Amino acid sequence: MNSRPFVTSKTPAGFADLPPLGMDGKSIFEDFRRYFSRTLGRNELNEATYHVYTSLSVAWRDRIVERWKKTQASYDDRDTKRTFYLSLEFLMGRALGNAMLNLDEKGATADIMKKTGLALEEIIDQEHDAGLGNGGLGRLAACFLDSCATLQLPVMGYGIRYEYGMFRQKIENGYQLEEPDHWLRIGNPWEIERQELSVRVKFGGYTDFYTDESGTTKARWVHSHDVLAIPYDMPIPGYRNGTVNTLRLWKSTATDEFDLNEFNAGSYSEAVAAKNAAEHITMVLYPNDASENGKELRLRQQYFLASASLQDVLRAWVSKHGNDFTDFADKHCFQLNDTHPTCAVPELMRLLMDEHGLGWDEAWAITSKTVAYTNHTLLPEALEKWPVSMFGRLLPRLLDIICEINARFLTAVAQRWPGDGERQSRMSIIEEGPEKQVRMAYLAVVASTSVNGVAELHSRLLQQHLFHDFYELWPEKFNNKTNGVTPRRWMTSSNPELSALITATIGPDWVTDTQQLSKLAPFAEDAKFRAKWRKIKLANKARLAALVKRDCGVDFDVNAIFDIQVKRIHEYKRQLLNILHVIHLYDRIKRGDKQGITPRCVLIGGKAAPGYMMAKRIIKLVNAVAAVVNADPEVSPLLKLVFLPDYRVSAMEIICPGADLSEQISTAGKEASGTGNMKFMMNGAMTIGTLDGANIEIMEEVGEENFFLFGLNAEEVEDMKRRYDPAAIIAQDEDLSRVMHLLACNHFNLFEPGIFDPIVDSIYNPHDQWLTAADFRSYIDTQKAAASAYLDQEHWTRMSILNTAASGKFSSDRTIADYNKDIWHLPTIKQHA
Ligand code: B1N
Repeated sequence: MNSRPFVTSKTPAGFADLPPLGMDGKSIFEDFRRYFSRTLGRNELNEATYHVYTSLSVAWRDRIVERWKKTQASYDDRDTKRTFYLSLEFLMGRALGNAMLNLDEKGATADIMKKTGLALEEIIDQEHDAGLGNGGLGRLAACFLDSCATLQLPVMGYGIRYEYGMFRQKIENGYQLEEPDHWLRIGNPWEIERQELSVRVKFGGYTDFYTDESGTTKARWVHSHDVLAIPYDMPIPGYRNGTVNTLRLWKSTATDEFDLNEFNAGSYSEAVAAKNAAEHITMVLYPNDASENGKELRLRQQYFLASASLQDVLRAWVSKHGNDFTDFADKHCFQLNDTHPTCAVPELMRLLMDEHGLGWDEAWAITSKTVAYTNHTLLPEALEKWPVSMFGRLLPRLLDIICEINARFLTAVAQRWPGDGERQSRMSIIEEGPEKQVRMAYLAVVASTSVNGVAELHSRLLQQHLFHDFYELWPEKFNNKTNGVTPRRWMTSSNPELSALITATIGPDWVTDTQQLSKLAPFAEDAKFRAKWRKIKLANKARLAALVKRDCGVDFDVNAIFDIQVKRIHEYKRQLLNILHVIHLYDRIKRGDKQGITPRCVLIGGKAAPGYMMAKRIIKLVNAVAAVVNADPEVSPLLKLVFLPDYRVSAMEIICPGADLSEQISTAGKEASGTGNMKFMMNGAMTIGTLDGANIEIMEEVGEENFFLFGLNAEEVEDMKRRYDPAAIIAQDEDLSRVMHLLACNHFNLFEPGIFDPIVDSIYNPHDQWLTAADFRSYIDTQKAAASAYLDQEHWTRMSILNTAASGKFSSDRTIADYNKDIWHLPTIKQHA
């Protein structure tokens, strides 16, 4: 549906150009007041704190919009190459604080808002997190957008405007309860709806092959049930540079005529049902992180995003160049955030051929030059496969195209390895078997110009295992891009005191050039500097302790070591190993073996996928152990344990600066990269971790002496699996035996006996993929080393400083610069800041 102009006259030149808005406190305050009083019609600040937030946001949004329009116009004028980052998830968190950090260079707002009697933090705290993602993958997309804008690269994000984001987690009787997250209910000042750019997306129907006037066979997708995609744009401001990029999120709705046909037929409720069915597509984020999907609605979401986004890009191209696609491939890159948006491959082929008249070869040349794929996991249960039958029913024309891509691809395989039928079936995009399936990862690899993993180890494992055949065929496609996180949100904004100290010490440029953090290293030897560093850490720990008190009702002593593990709950991440350590400490204290026990506060947080029973039981175990530990007067002065409910971006902004010890304890080879590990390191936490994902690179940067390493490495894990005998390991380890006994005898669950039996069984199971028992001894010993290191505060502070100093590599600015150098090749487009 296109816009229906009701004004026929041409816009007078310069009509939409207004004089620039003032950036001083007074102008901002005046705008704020006008929105609050007139636009929103409110009187009392304290009765409408949310509207205070909205009004301040709109005041800042106006200033962003000025720069936004200019940035977009400069991209159009220059006709530059652009990258489109396609992702089913963007875990943005809050926007207001970020907007002010990026635009309010002088910090005018904080001062002027004092007039309201409200603290700026209180106002910022009104904002609901935009939780449109599960975890690392979605947050990475958000960090990437921030870095692209800061590096002034013409990159646009395309995603889905879920009505309900990641569920809110409540804890009841120690169990996780999920509540819907209706984040848009009270409005979102950070989005601009663009009805006029809506597009139609097809589902169902079938392919009609016909012969055109020139006698060529053509295809068209007919008798489809269409839905409408409406874009909502969110601004992505760069750091103090005048650039504002776009995140465009699509909402699904019914087409008018769809409703009307039913309505005219006299069936009102069917008409409404059709509308509901269309709106279901973008209703809710699937809350599965690296675990099984396979639901039809999920495939609908994936295709909906791919189709709407590509149509949007092609419409812009055709409006300038008509159906001449000669230069298209030089001007576009589509970066796929995992396989989730891989429908973009057959959809781009379809649009180019069926809608714009290109032949197969031309369309394939464009597709295979413009698409690039990032893999984020090796876990087999997360590798997407769609039943061919479902795919064909929902997206018949796309299935035709995938089969043709596969046929041509298998011909190439047969040419390279003549007679190797086994290899052909191994590499086929269509998996044969009782239920044929489309292997989305293979489709992505075949169609992409670049395939990357997200840390060195992960990229190597991709080449050696998951994509080994493809690597042999096309070694030049494969590359690594180690993840990163934005220092703006994860340092400057969330840890202002530490950032101020760093800036006072080495100057302000580290915010956009984190390699400069290495200049801090010599200050690790400066006792005065260490004292300042420690004082800030203590204040940050007090802020975290207040959060723990509010949400868990438990007192954390800021002098204890703050030992933190926050991330999705998954067996491979081994929250269980962490709990075994806590139980071991509890057991030691109860036995009177208190020698060398450093007071410790353990915090675990994270959401379990609603259908992941083992993960939910692990949450219950944390809460059960916490109840016993915290209530025992003999234990609690030395050991506290909490499960912090509803872990999310805004909570991490408080958790991260207050951490002493960062738990990164996944079974080696399973965590593709991790990004929480980087946030903790930047904020001066020490890592206790395995040689997995980006931990390896973290340790390389900071040095083994400033990292608590334990456990089997990825090769040893594979070797151990062949001869794993957990019962023997447990029997030989007295500490582990005692821990297992406490678990098995219902010590933490006297009133709910047996509930942890599945956990006990999993540890005893020789097929336990996560090798919890295998790494126990090494983990316990390393925890002991960390605890005694903490007692030497001067030395600990030295190590803390060195961690921040060595964290420069893990800025997403570096990651994005690498993507740009090796894959995107975009120019930087400067703006007048
Ligand atoms: O992506 C992050 C990595 O740092 C993490 O190690 C990795 O586990 C994470 C299906 C996923 N991989 N796969 C997913 C998310 C949602 C979904 O529906 C899979 N998430 C990761 C960033 O690279």
